[in-house]
Amino acid sequence: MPANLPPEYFRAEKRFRQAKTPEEKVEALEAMLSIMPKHKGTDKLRALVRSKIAKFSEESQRKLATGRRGDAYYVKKEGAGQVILVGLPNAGKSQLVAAVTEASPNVADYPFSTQSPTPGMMNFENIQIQLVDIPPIIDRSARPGLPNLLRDANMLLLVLDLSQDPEIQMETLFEELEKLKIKPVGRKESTEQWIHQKKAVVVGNKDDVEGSGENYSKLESQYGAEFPIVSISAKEGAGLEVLKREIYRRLEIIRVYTKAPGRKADLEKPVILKRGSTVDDFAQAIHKDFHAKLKFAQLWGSGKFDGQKVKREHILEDGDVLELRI
Ligand SMILES: Nc1nc2c(ncn2[C@@H]2O[C@H](COP(=O)(O)OP(=O)(O)OP(=O)(O)O)[C@@H](O)[C@H]2O)c(=O)[nH]1
Ligand SMILES: [Mg+2]
Repeated sequence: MPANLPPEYFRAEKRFRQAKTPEEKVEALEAMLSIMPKHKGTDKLRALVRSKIAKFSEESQRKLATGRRGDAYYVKKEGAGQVILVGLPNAGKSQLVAAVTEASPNVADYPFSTQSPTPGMMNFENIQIQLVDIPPIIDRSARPGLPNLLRDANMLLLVLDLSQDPEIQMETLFEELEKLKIKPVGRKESTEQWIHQKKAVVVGNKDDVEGSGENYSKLESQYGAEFPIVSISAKEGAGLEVLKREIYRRLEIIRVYTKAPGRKADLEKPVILKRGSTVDDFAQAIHKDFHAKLKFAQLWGSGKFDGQKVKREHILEDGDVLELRI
């Protein structure tokens, strides 16, 4: 019998036995494989686990071929933007989603604890942004829906564990994303030809642990010019407000408010538009009739004076209030 299997192994094995879908089985088996010490005594067991991974991966692929798979990885977009947390096992993705949203994903001290995407809504000022916790991005199992989930997202959060070497983590994330043809971009778009460029913010988590300061400096000096980096402790709640604002900024959206003639603006419910949107885009977002019949609009906010008349092509700014005239 193989010796020295740690308790985490048995927990993963239990999850494997309880798993209902082939995807969940693959995840549990992968966890078992990663936890298992490598020595002669475990050779046979490793081979057995590998063959099971192959078997259940195939089963999940077959389900995809018959058209019913991928659903677990489809997350309907809600709120002002969809942000997906990408990271290695144990980086603290689930802890972060639990800290800033109403969702309660499984947080655990063993790797591969998250098995399917879990969305949650994060409040930022008067809007809500969707965060999606996903399993660790290590390319070893059949996850047919993952590439699409990431490609359709509005933004990625690259979540790192500051108690570990940041460079290895960043490079692994880049490699894994590259396999999915995704290039995370930070402050500027890449000039290389990439099929999918995705805006990303880097999150250095666990800044409460010893040695994290040094790793943060390393991260900042190596990637700071390229990416916005925020240092947080999801566990202790440090840095979360800064992170929320950075996410909002990188989503590149603006909030514009409607105002009916003679009334006050409705500042509760902003219309969310892409940065660079015009009065025309705003009218389109409100209603197609407004869009068709619009003669001009009056603007409060970024205009030269309150109530200024503006044309369809006028570019809007965050916080503008508009009254549409037809
Ligand atoms: N000290 C410290 N520990 C943290 C912090 N955030 C998460 N952890 C711990 O790190 C471990 C992993 O956290 P998770 O949130 O489950 O990690 P994950 O990235 O979701 O892991 P997978 O789902 O396996 O990919 C847990 O034991 C957490 O309590 C933090 O800010 N500081
Ligand atoms: Mg998790």
